[in-house]
Amino acid sequence: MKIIDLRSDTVTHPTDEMRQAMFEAKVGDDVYGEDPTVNTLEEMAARMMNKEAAVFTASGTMSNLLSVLAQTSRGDEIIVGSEAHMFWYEVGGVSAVGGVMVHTVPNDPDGQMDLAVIEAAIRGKNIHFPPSTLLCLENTHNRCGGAVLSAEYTAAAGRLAHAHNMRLHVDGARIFNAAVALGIPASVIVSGADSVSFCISKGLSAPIGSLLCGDRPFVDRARKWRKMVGGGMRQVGVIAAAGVVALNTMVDRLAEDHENARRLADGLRRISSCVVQGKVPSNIVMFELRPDVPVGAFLREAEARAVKLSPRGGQQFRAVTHRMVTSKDIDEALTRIEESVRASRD
Ligand code: TLP
Repeated sequence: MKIIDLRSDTVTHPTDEMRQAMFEAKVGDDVYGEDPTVNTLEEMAARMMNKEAAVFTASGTMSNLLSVLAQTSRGDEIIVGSEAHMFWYEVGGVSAVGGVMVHTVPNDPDGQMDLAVIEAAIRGKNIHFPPSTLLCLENTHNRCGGAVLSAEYTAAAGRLAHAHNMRLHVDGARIFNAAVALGIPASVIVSGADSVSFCISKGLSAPIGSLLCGDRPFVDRARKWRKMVGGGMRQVGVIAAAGVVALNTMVDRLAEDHENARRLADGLRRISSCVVQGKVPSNIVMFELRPDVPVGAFLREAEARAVKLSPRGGQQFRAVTHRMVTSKDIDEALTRIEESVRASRD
């Protein structure tokens, strides 16, 4: 029985073309800036985001951390969505390592934060207050069901941040999903942002890595911080090579993942005990099982039928579509999920 792994798009394996490129990669010592493949990947990333420069990092978590380290000082405050990955899933690194406070502003179900509420959260001049120096958005928004932020909203958030002497960071782990969903280049979406990080290890299917992009002084500072946290890698062109292939070949096909997510959501809606949250604009489907379905038993039944889902607490689950799940697999997963719901009640 084929395992249908819908836990995350991070489970994607590198393609044969990526493995070949990794095998053939020209390498050098990247800490000296001498790895030609890393340099190519960083230049591509900067170009695709229309920023001056980029730095290759080990993960999205590292990119977000470096972005905060390079744009704040200890004792500052950053404004982050209440549902942001940076707030929930990055081990509190910005506070533990960066010494900054996190001020959360509620995320609406569409992934946005109300700009007026952000403005009210920005600290004024007062001897008691920490300075607010960085605003962070997330696009697509993971916990908000893959919600897509528009270029207009991002630009308005950038104007607001700049009017208050703050900078704007976009956690764009899945920014290319947003670009495909909106039908515009990623660079247009983030044109109002000072920094953007994106992952090559998710839907783009590269095995490892993330790129942090912005103006050159910012990227130089981030590179220095990367060294401090032990992220100065050496002949890392063997990994970057897969990233180059990912950016060249994997972006447009994300549309297929979005289609499959909608197919999954439509099928789940037909299962009487399932409630799908939101509109499913990209590759993330959030759904809830009605209270009469015992969650533990359901997960065991699904596991026994080789369907993997992410439990999100309570009756909630996340399913993420990606390159290694076809539309046929989606139909098969729906059959197995329906059976699991039934069996978990028996
Ligand atoms: N998200 C992972 C898990 O950590 C939850 C996933 O399976 O979705 N920003 C966003 C919006 C993310 O979704 C993630 C990963 C990251 C940053 C961190 O990237 P990595 O895992 O490379 O550190």
